[in-house]
Amino acid sequence: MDKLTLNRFSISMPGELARQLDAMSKARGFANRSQAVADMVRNQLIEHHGQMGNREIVGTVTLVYDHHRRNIQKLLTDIQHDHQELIIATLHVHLDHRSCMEVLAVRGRAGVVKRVANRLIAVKGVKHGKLTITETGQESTK
Ligand code: NI
Repeated sequence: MDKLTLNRFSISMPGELARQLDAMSKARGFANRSQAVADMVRNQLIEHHGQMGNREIVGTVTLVYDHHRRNIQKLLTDIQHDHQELIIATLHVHLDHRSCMEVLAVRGRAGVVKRVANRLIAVKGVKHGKLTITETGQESTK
């Protein structure tokens, strides 16, 4: 089947859940229930693929840290150089006198991306860190 051909099927759910689905679809600007459900399925698939260690994913790692903290920039840079095949772009923002935000665009196998993201986030002095996974677009059905 062509991946853009619509596949129609029916879903049963409690009335109250359906009512809340309609309210949320409307609030979020979806044209209908089907669009809202398809969006949820896509999000769940991205999450599911992120759990599969060998699957290629893309995403961003956001790090906020205190650049006065001894050695932190060297540590973060060393980890990034160890995995330069994974990191496709970086953005550095000086947030204020002390704080920096770094956003790394990453692409690679889910398991490796997560391991490197966790290493970066665990560096002492990183105040907040988060990996956000999105899709490569190759399997997009929208
Ligand atoms: Ni900075």
